[in-house]
Amino acid sequence: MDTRLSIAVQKSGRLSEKSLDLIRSCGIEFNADSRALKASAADFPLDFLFVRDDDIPQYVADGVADIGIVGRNELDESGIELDIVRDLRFAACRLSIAVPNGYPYSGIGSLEGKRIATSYPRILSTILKENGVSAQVVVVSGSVEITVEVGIADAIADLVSTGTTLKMNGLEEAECIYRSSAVMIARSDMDDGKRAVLSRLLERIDAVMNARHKKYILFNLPEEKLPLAAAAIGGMKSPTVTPLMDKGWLSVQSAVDEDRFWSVFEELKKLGAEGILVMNIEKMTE
Ligand code: PRT
Ligand code: ZN
Repeated sequence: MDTRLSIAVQKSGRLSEKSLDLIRSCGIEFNADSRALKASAADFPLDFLFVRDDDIPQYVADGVADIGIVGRNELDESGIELDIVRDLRFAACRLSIAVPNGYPYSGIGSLEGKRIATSYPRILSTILKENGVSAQVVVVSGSVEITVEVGIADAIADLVSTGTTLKMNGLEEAECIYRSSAVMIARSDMDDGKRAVLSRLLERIDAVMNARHKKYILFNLPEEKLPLAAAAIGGMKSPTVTPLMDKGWLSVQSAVDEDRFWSVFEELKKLGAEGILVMNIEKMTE
């Protein structure tokens, strides 16, 4: 039988949809019935295990699954040593110290001797220790934002993405102490067969992730403007250039980083580019 790889993915929560979308974008098809705990891909040797995110590091460490997708925060909080094979960049968030509005916060030292509520005692304690701060860590498993109001903590350390939850609870984000995003973790003792499947999967993931942050741009340009246009585009290798029937004009095409897209677009217009066409890239290898 061919070697198959098993992946642990969050069953339902902030990571689930994006984890499954990423794998589907790799051309891997499977049935993810919301009640099922397992699934298998038909066209790629990959089996799925749908579980709670807290359990993913342990499952991978125990070999119940070979790889997993989990928040870096959950991995670090578990204290389990596993290889991070990719930072998948979605579900980005930060662990921040938050204090009641008006609290005189002037750096982590202001927490000396205070009570700090968190669901991430291991990460918080490490950071307090690194900064030589001794404080009482109050461990709660949820609703951390309420702990100050009910009087069991002076400050909190909780995950933040937009900051809305803190504001709604009369708290102020004082300082980010740790950053997280979804990562792919792997057992370090996989056999060669499984390693080969993982390499194939990672190659596809890289192609999808590269493409996500780029646009493909195609336009006509007066020939003499080519050096300036190439400089504006930057990145990758030189753009692809084709002469047009119209003498003195070229058709130019290239990938452009998404975050630079609008400035490149404006620059090209200034250079006299016409018929600018912009496309999403589905997959791309560097
Ligand atoms: O049921 P299961 O145990 O599988 O899921 P869970 O409830 O433990 O986790 P889930 O689905 O809530 O989050 C999974 C992972 O998403 C986390 O481990 C983080 O890596 C990541 N992530 C990204 C977040 C957030 N953003 C986030 N904003 N996890 C939690 N939050 C919470 C935060 O705790 C706070 O209550 O959202 C609130 C703050 O959000 P804002 O937008 O108001 O700042
Ligand atoms: Zn969880």
